[in-house]
Amino acid sequence: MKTILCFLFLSAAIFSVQAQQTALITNTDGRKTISLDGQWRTIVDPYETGYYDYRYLPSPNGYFKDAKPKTKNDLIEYDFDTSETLNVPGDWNSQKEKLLLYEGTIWYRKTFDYQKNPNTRLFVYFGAANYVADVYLNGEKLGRHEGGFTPFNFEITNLVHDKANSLIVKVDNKRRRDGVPTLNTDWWNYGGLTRDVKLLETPSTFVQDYSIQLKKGSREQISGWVQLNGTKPGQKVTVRIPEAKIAKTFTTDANGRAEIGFDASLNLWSPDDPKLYDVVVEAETDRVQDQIGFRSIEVKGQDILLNGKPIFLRGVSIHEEAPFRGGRAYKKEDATTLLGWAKELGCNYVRLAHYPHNETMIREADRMGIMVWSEIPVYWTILWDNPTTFDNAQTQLSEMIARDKNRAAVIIWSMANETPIDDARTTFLKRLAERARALDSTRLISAALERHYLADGHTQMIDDPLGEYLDVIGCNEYVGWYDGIPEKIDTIEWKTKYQKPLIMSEFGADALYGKHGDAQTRWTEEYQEDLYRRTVKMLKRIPFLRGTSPWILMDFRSPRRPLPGIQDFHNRKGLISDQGKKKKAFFVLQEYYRELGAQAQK
Ligand code: GCB
Repeated sequence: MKTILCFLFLSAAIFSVQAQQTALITNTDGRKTISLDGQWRTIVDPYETGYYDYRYLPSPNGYFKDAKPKTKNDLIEYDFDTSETLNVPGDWNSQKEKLLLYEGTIWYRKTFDYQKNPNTRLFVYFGAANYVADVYLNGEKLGRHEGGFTPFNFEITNLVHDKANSLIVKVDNKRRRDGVPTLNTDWWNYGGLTRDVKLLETPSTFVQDYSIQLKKGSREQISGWVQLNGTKPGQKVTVRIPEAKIAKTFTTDANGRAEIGFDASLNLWSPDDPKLYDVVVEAETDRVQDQIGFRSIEVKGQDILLNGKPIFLRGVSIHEEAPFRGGRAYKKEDATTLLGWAKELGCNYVRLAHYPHNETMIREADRMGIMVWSEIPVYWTILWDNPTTFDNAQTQLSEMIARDKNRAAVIIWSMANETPIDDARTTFLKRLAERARALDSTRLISAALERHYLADGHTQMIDDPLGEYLDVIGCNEYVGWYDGIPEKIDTIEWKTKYQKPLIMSEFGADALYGKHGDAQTRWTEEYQEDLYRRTVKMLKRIPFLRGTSPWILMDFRSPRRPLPGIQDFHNRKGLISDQGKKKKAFFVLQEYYRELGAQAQK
């Protein structure tokens, strides 16, 4: 009997999944949306009592039912209506002191009314939820999403009510050995609904997604596709770029898809002139507007060419952490502050580490003329042999590319960071690179690799077999910090096995802002400054170097950094403190980038 009951409960839980995750709807800014941001009721649930029963089986009467006692003797041990609130978007750790170290489940609930319109469809869209999100509407499961930094959406057209809808999300940020990232990282595991949540209202057949970019190898031809979703897949679709006097019409096929291609004479996007065009995709039943820049990016020998001209990527690495107030960044001002500092440093490029940042960041980079390296959190010691882990990484990669493929700023998709060399890992990452190329043939593929010393003890060799599958080699090095003291930097020479451009994707040293001493004393601004001076000299000796993104623009919170009075659980390799104070090394890099900038103008 018990077994039968268990089976019934389990199948009830499984079969209550009414809707599947819908293919991603992109460009949510260009559509009719209703924001669900603001205060959500929340229940902290470390034992997942709202999900599992006392036999640890999924309970059909979990918190997702949002139940209320109907009679005075009903036993219900939770109540969203009187529970505490958290702001969405926003990680939970930085909103409440008691949640700073919390890793586990928190249930979120938002209620809303919705006036249904005939012939429209409704979707609920999440910018990101870290790490696993189980989503329910009015007690029915919509589905699950895994991966903390990419968007997802579910259709709710047939489930939504006029009044008092209960949208519930179980967000679980427990770290997992088979997760992406895995258990071990050097950044804070901020949990929660960290990005915007919104309702998207669409016509019954709508423009779900499109790719409108310069064709690989061309600066005069646009190529791409449009994807409709709905019951009327075959339509005339017009792509307009009014300023360039372009209006081209295509017909979508039985699957709602049309390949597009046409000639276009355009002002190309670049850091000096980040030109964005208004682009309209107009089907018979829907119309979406976007701002898109057009530029070419390619590699020739050991050069990176932007719009056909060699370019040096003057960059800096950035974590998605909010200046001044801390926690996950999500506001427009966070993006403009961080990217504004990068500009002040003289950057034309940023490495957005170690996961896809929020869409606002990418769109601001587009507007400000800053090229972007975007990466997935395949970091350090992923389970390379586990097919589920691979699928997860591949999904996160696909979602990143789906969201940002029309952004001119993004020039590099990076597959991984500092992963240990072995066959399983190289196969895993090679397959990811193949997938990235299949999804987007126009951008460059990279990864941040490690290097090793040759027998002479001073030649750094880059020969990681993964290099073969990349367009650009990224390399992290910490000579003078984890590897000797800064003097050692003067002795280092670089070699690579690959006839490919190199980006020094990381180097740096910790310094507490305002801590002074001599250049031999760790944690001082002077040590960091000296390391930067010596590293700049070393970089100038690398003939195949085409870019740098030192670690890192701003100090960030990390569980691996306990040193009291200095780190206090922050990685202090920032050129700027988390309170926006510039350290001495900032100005060393600024001088180098000014020099490089001036050379580039010649
Ligand atoms: C690295 C990692 C980065 C760390 C950094 C450090 O190599 O890629 O995530 O934060 O070193 O500070 O140790």
